[in-house]
Amino acid sequence: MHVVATAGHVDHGKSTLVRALTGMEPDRLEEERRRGLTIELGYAWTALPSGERLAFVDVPGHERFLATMLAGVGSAPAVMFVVAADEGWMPQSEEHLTAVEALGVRHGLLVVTRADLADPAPAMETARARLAAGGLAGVEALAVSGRTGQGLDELRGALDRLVAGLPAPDPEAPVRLWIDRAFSVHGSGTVVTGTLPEGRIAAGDELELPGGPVRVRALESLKEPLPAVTGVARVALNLRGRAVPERGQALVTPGAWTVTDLVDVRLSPVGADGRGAGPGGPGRGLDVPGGRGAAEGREGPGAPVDRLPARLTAHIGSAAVVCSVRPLGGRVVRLRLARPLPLHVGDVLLLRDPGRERGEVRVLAGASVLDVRPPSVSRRGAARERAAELAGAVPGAAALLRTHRLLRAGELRAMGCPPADEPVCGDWHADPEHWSRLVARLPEAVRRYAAGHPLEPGMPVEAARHALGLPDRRLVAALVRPPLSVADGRISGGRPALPAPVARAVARLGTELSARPFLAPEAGRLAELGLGPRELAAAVAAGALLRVADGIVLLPGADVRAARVLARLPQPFTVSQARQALGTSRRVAVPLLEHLDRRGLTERDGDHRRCRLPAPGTAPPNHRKSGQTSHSRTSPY
Ligand SMILES: Nc1nc2c(ncn2[C@@H]2O[C@H](COP(=O)(O)OP(=O)(O)OP(=O)(O)O)[C@@H](O)[C@H]2O)c(=O)[nH]1
Ligand SMILES: [Mg+2]
Repeated sequence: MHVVATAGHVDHGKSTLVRALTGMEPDRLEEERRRGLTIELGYAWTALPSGERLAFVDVPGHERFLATMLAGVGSAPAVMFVVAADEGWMPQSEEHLTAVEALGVRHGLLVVTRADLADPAPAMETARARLAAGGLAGVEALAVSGRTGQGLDELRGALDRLVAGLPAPDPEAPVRLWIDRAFSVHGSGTVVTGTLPEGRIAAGDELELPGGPVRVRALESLKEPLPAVTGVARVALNLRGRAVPERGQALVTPGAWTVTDLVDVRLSPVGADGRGAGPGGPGRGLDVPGGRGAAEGREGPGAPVDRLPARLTAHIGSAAVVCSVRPLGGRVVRLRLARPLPLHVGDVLLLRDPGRERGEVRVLAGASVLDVRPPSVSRRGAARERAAELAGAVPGAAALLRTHRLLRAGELRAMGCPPADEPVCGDWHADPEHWSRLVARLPEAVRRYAAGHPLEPGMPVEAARHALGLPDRRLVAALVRPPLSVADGRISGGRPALPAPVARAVARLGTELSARPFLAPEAGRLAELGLGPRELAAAVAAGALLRVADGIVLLPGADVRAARVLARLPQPFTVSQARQALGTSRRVAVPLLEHLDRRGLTERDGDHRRCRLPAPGTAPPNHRKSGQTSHSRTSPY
């Protein structure tokens, strides 16, 4: 299915054309029929000659209903721009064209109707000229009559060509359905309608409203009940949930949008000289925020947006929200919205001046959203820097990371910029430059911590997270590069230096242990040397001592030496035999053997153990004499 909105001055024949093309009545209200005036959006649909189905969103042309017109055009990918042959180009022709262009609509048809009342050529010429400068330049143009039917077959053919040329919407895209009608149906509850531009909605889906989650009970498209609908489509959803939907709200895929009331945007100025404003968003006929020189997109960040009112109304989809405007520099402004909206970077808001009288131009500019989570600009000079930073194209993931430094994949997606590169860890993405700076800062942080806490075996990861201002501990671990290493929740930088008194005590211990290397010092001796639990832990972390068990320390490598001694014993051996061979006490022998078991240097079997190191001088395992089990001397090395 395709969706096309109408546009054009009041009474120029939009609804008549829709009626003639579809056989359906777009003006549903009694008041509309009585006054011959469209007030609300109208919906009607038909099958084109190709068989493609086309739904129209018929908008009001009267200047009083501009907000409704914007809601209708807001989600439609194409317009049928209608001009009456007998009246020609009129103020709302101009205003609607400005809006359509500012919204970035690039597909459409120019239809000069009421051709039975006047020669369509002059109106056609003017209208073509007005369209030529902007995004609708070069669209197909036709002269028709909604009353006599003249030219309608050609119009159907042109509509077929139009929809065939529309970009294919992404069925996987996150859903954002701007509600254009919300009402209660007796027996079914709440129903909302809208134009689904892309993505897919199925019965049973959970979607998010400002008031909370809702579930789709059932859905229809063009009055036909369906299990699922893929955009572009007109849809009606029957909802279940506590939130009460209203026109102007959006139903969205949970977590897929950033719901924000603060955005940085770039204005595409609307040129009073009737000339477009360049590829980003041309406009015409109205005021020029940023001056006439702003046209053609040449303007840098230095030119001020000085004539913009401080309060405007921002339109997107069916939403119209009052916003305050803070110029940051050039065409970049910060908008504070009166209520939060689900937005992506790259969305286009339309800015209207609600203070202007009717008859004056009211649509001021299109505003491309550049950031949906803009940083604070309270520091002096920050606003200008920010404007300069946003001077380029609409940012992608890389540019957003330059501003935000670290973002989760889900956050990037919710900002409308799915990550292009690999995460630095888990689902975290980092600006490469920022990441390199962090990698460089970590060793310094670890060194400083070690200096302040000489007896601790390294910097706790949490302390490093705090020191570097990181949001997640996993990021700290991902920053560790040799010679740093992380173990047991601490980062150590190779071998930390021991404080001098501890180093001296350890040296004394070394001398004492040299004669009887397996007779670990008793608690009293350790205390005399000034080696309390903290000092011992520091010496162990520094690799100066080997911890066998609580309070039992030997010199580094003593365990392998012990295993070598034990390998010379007849296998298996008892604790007592081991104690004697090692020249130590039972106090040390038992925990030392358990330590060797843990390291796989010995293997326990009831009251006996076998050494798993080959005794010096014995043959390698595969040359072993028969009678020895291969198990007994299998070396782990
Ligand atoms: N003779 C003639 N009259 C037409 C034609 N198209 C529309 N009209 C008449 O023009 C008047 C306005 O037509 P609508 O279709 O309501 O115009 P509209 O553009 O929908 O008006 P709004 O929705 O209020 O902006 C009606 O009286 C129509 O009958 C046409 O092609 N020929
Ligand atoms: Mg109408």
